[in-house]
Amino acid sequence: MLDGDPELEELITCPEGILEHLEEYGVAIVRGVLSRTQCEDGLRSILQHQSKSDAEVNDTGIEGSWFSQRYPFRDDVLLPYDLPTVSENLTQILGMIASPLMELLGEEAMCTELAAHISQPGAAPNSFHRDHRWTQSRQVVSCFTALQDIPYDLGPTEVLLGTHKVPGSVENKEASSMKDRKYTQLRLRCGDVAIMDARLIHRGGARPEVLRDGLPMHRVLFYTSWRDWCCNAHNDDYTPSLLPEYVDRLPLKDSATWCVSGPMARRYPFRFQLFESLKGGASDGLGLHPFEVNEVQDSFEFDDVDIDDIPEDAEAMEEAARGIMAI
Ligand SMILES: O=C(O)CCC(=O)C(=O)O
Ligand SMILES: [Fe+2]
Repeated sequence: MLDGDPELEELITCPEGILEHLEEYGVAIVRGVLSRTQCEDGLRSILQHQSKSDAEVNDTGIEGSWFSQRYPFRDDVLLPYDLPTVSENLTQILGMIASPLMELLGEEAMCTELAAHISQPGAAPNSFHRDHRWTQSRQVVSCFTALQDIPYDLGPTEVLLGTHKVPGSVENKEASSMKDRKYTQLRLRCGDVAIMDARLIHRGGARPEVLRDGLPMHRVLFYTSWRDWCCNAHNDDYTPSLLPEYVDRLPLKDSATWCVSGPMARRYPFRFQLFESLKGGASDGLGLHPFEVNEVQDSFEFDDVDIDDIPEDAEAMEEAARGIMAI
């Protein structure tokens, strides 16, 4: 399937090459991360969960605890870490790519998505999009795992290589001209993982209405996303697919713990903690972080800050925060 397609072969790398591939193309493919059996078990479990979720939505009318998005023939289903196969498969995947992810996003990287993209025959393509507003530096990386072979007509994800480096919104002139470029279909094989910078312009591919013989009805991509935990997580257009009870509670470096025992205590980005400690530990008294309840303190909003200008090291950060608070 991949053989003979030079463009796709260019994207294939070992875990050590992920960083370089992400810088150049915005996406990398690591082959054979999960075994066929792990994929088959994973597929079965996720599809069962999708039907159960569907029944729950029909019964209760509440969609948010089960799906993050639903379009005709296209579901984004939220996954519990303890659904059979989820944490086992995640552990296997992270065993191979946790170090490159930390290289890409820092040691404090946090899981922001744990879900599956499922498409069925007749699904229209998504419009080309980035998963969040363009930023100068890399903030979010998604890891899509193919639980089956994904040939050209099973709706592979389609990407515009290199567009993570092109500033602006997809509608802007420069970025939108990229849409005329030839897209690349991520025709993965069962068990492959595609690691993608979330700024890369991409879309879920169309599914023909008529299913070719031998193709499965559902195309299932099991995916997780990870976010640099120093960056600003508020008021951008990022709407991650994660069960609400997991938010800020699945740190990458502690995955071996939460994959077994469940989410950790909630953590805030270091600079929020720093801000709070410099403010003398001001709290709303409800156990909620001030930014969470959307209070603007001292007329200052973190979103006013260009996060790329914030220095990385703690001492400089402290100074920067002091400077900000003096405004
Ligand atoms: O289904 C896919 O291949 C990708 C979907 C996607 O990019 C999205 O929902 O943001
Ligand atoms: Fe997307």
